[in-house]
Amino acid sequence: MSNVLVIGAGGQIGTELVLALRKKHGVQQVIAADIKIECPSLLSNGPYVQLDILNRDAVRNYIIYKGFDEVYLLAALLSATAEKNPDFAWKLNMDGLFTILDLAKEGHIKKVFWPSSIAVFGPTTPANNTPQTTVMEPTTVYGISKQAGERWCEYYHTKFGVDVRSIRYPGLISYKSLPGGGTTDYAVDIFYKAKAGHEFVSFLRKDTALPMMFMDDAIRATLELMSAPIDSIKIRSAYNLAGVSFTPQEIGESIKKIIPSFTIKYSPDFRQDIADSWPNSIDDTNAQEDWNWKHAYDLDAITSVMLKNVDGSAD
Ligand code: NAD
Ligand code: AKB
Repeated sequence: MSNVLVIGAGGQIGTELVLALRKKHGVQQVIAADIKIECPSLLSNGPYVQLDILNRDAVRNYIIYKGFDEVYLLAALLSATAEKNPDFAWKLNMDGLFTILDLAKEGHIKKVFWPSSIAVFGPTTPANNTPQTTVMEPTTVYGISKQAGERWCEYYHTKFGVDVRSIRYPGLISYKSLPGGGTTDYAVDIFYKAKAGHEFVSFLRKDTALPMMFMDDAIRATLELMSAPIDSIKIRSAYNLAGVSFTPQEIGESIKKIIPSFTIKYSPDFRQDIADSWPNSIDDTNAQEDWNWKHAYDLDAITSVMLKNVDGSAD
């Protein structure tokens, strides 16, 4: 039986990841941890601990005392929030990773999952079908922290044998928990507005294509990567992962197939610059070859599930 800890469990990914891990390993085996004092209601079926990843001593004492087979470190500031507070974003996104990598190096954690992002790429990266290995000159503090994190993950694996695994998630679309301050958040908000019968104001231009993925695919990818045989994991920085790629106009058209009266207008803000620096689409051949990755949800499938499940009373 695996002993699992998810740090940053109360966020968009953590909520669904904890539920999936509890289904796989058993409810009591998977401890949800977050800086939030209250356990998020969706996670109240199992163990919860309040933990600040920046409190290195508290995290070290807790993990050394319990010992974990797997730790998933999700606590971070996302792209839009990070641009408003670059110093703190760098601190949160990097210090927590070192705390966990050091614990793994010392043998207190057997396997680490730490998520990277398409934000590692920048304006000089080939934007279409972006390869796994290519020019990477991120221009956001978030992207710089993710790129540095990837380098450190690979370093801890190569030098110290740490079994750390990572994915460059695209923008994730889900309905169980709200997104936490990213540039791709519009692709979640749009469904709440559509279901409520409101016009949607997009903070990105209508022709801005970004790589996206439905949360079920992202969770499945995470579980598949973490359970893949160690010899099959050839990339220890982070794997490119592709789902779908679409613009605000295209997601609007997809919604109109179900809600013909839906309208969208465009009012780009500071997040347009971030989006313009990211790829349009991703080549994930390495993930396909190394651990048999294949996404399941296309845009219309995502639209259908989202409109069925989001709360239409939101304004
Ligand atoms: P989120 O903002 O929704 O959740 C982050 C969680 O971390 C929150 O519950 C927050 O309370 C918690 N947290 C913040 N500071 C903490 C601290 N000091 N100690 C403990 N917990 C703390 O983020 P998310 O969307 O779930 O993303 C999780 C990870 O995945 C991040 O590293 C993010 O960069 C990465 N990622 C997310 C996406 C996406 O589209 N959601 C895409 C690419 C990468
Ligand atoms: C963000 O927009 O910051 C995230 C991401 C793609 O990393 N969703």
